[in-house]
Order: sequence, then C-alpha cells, then structure tokens
Amino acid sequence: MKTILITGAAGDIGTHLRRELAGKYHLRLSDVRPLKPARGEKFARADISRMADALRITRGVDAIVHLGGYSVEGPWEGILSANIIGCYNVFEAARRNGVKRMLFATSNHAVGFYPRQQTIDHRVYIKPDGRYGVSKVFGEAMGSLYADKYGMQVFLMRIGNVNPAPIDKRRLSIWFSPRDLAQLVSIGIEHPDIRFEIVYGVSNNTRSWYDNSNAFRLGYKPVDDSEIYAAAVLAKEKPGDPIGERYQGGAFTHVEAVPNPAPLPRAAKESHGKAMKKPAKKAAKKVPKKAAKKAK
Ligand code: 15L
Repeated sequence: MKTILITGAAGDIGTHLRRELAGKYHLRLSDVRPLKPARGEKFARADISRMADALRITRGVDAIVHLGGYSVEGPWEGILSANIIGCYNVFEAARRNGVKRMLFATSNHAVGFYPRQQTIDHRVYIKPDGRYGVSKVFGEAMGSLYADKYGMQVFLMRIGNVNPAPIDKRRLSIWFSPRDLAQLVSIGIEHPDIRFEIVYGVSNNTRSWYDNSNAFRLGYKPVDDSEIYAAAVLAKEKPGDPIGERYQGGAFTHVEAVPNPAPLPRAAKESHGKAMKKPAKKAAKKVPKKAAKKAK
C-alpha cells in the first residue's frame, strides 16, 4: 500500500478526501491547525511556510496531495506566506526527499477571468482572477519547472468547488463531488504515465465550462452531474452581482476592486459562501504615546 501525504488535511477538501481514501492508502496528514487522526492515519502539525516543517512532513512518502494553503481571495501577506513560500517549500522539500509524484490542488481561479460563454480546456492561457488565482498559477509554474528540470511527476487539478451538493448557480458549472474527487486523485496517484498534466477537478456537470478531455484520456469517468440539483439551487439563487455573473470565477473577479480584498463588498460575500465571510483582522490598537514611553 502506498504512503500518501495530504497537506492541508484539516480543510474541507482534505476532510472529504480522507474519508474517501481511507483503507486505500497509508495516509499521512499535515496541517497548521490541529487535527484528530482516524485509525490508520498519522498526523503531523506543520507550518509549510517553514522549510524545516516541509522537509519533515515530506520524508518517506510515495506521493503528495498538496492541498495546504490559503483557499480564497484575501490579504497578500497570507497568500504570500502560505501559497507562494509554502508551495515552494513543499515542492522543494519533496524534491530533496526524493518524492516522485506531486498532485497539486490548483483552482478554477487560475483561469477565472474566462467568460462563462467560453468552454476552456487544459491548454488555455492562464487568466487568474485575483491574488489567490495568481498564487495558484505560481503552483502550476512550480509543477511545470519541477517536472521539466527534476523529472518530478506532476498532476495539476484545477479544482472547482468540492461539496456534497452544489451550493449556487456558479457552482452548478464547477461542482466536484467527493467521490469524483477521490477518483481523480486516485488517477493522479496511480496512473503510470504522469509527467506533467493539467486536468479540471469537476464532476460530469451538464453546465460545465470545461472541456476535460485530458482527464478523460487518463481514465477519469466522473459519476456525478450537478444537474439533478439545478432546479432547487436556481430557486434559491439571489439576483445581483452583474460583474461576477460574466466570468467563470464569479465574485473573485471583482474583489480586487477594493484596496484590501478582505473585507469584501456585500455581493462578493454572498456569492462566495462561508469561507469568504471571515472578518478582516482588526488593525492593532494604537498605544497612546505616553503609555508607550512608560512601557520603555
Ligand atoms: C476555490 O479555489 C476555493 O478554494 C474554494 O473555497 C471555492 O471558493 C472555490 O474555489 C469556488 O470557486 O467555488
């Protein structure tokens, strides 16, 4: 049985993946947050923005499913540390530890500025829709470099939205059911001929914006289609967000319009769901000059 490291294992995708892959692989998990491992799993708490941590968690594994990082649009500092420095560290640590195969969770937001009328495949030019999208493009570039320069076998999954069911109109086009996620990840781990591949991490959605022929060529046969949820989802859909409606990336395309993308404009918050509702960190309280002098 292969040993697989899942970074960011405490997140939504990691949680679904652990359940779906249980018993199929020896699962090593890492996250910056605490996590209670299930039977057969091993957990190591790690901050991937530190190279020493990245080296520690990538030792002795057959493949890595790199999910760890900042998972929505947000302040540059957070994205820089988790998705640029952290992503670099995971690839580089994997190389130093001789890990042959890397599955990287890139995102639909690496190409989110394509209009919804256009069907795109794995060969289109990148069109990131924010800082987060740019960070995912960075990960894709790392994959390309490490495949070409070091012979790492790299499988890039441009993931849509993983959920037990699609949550809004946009997600009807990019929904990725947990069992289809597990199938695609298994192909990324097992396929004998992976060198460098880009695939879309989505189910077999009738309303899809993707030509996922590269995944199908590698044997992916998604079993779910969001269409069975369409009537219920559309009945609940709130109107509004004309800019987001134009592009595949939805509101991610216009949160850049504000000086600091968190907090977000109302429309963006509504169409991004829970993850983007996190309030921005409050600015540190100013210490009055007198008190500051006293403290010295
Ligand atoms: C992503 O890349 C995010 O990680 C996820 O939280 C969702 O927001 C998803 O995209 C989406 O586009 O729905």
